Amino acid sequence: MNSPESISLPHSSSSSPILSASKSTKKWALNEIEALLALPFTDLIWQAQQVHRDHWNPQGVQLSTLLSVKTGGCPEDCAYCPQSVRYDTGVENQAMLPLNEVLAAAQRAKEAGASRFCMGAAWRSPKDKDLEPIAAMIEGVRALGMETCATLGMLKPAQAERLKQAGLDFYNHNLDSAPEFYGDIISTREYQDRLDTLTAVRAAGINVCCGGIVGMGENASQRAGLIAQLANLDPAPESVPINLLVQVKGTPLHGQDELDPLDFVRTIAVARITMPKSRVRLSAGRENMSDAVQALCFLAGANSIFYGEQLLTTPNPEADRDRSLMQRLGMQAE
Ligand code: SAM
Ligand code: DTB
Ligand code: SF4
Repeated sequence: MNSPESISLPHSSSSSPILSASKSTKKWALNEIEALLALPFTDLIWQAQQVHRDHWNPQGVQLSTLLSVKTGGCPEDCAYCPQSVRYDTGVENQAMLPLNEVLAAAQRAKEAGASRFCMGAAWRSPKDKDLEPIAAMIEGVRALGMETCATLGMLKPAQAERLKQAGLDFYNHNLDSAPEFYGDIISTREYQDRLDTLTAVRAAGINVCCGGIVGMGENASQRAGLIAQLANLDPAPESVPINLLVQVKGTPLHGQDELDPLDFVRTIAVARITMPKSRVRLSAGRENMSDAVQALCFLAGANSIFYGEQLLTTPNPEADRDRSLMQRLGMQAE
């Protein structure tokens, strides 16, 4: 259950997830990605499935459980986010959770079958003093034999090094959208700030988990632009979460037109084709997604999910529903 991602990479010679980072040389042009997105659906899925089988066990799904360790009250204005202080969403602010509560949640996640535990905090960026309790959480979760992931906002190089020293395996920091659409979603930090954090994380030797959100009102070309940014990171992120917007009442994006589920599946397929060695995570948005659409996402190359009944502040499918889905599809946790 605790197999690191590199074990599932048949072509990897390394036993360390950190060293499994693949040097990608191909640069993807926007028009190439737009062309992939526009393929006839069955041709796109066929290509994605072939790439998937060349690099991964087609039955394997990596399970990550999320926990919000500091909730709400965030000064940023991300238009999708229920934790921004600027929107009245009913999320109750909660100070940092005590270590014992975090470790108890991680233990439960492990017992339910998760291999990675991801701790999220609603910060623009952590203060140095915030990192010490987080470091203790990372050490404790690692001691349980789980992979560790954190998402804490923007990091400076020394902060990334501190997290690495504590034993952090993955840092999640999303680009969220194409640069061309970004200004419609967030005004309180620049796209370049996100790229700088990713550079600091990479330089510290931490695996990069970086993806985005679709269904925010972007057009297909802007969806292609997000994938181009992710695929052209060198190396590509080890983990690529593709989130479907969870529409939360009170946020500016509530009431947005729903994305056609087939366009969501297409986005997963194009992520798989352009980032063959990355885990592609079918992330937020599964609560209201049919089993059939989720099955199409796996067919398109998704090989990871968030597992457990809660994301950060919004619901996720019950673990029983996911176990049943995996069993019906003949898929196994890895
Ligand atoms: N505050 C930190 C930051 O923004 O980097 C870490 C936590 S933040 C909640 C992590 C990511 O969750 C965001 O970058 C965004 O991609 C995703 N997210 C937040 N709200 C979401 C929503 N309503 N639907 C889908 N994804 C969401
Ligand atoms: C990611 O890409 N998606 C997760 C995780 N990284 C931190 C967060 C989804 C949050 C959905 C809204 C919420 O539950 O607050
Ligand atoms: Fe704050 Fe992160 Fe939410 Fe943006 S996504 S408002 S930075 S918690």
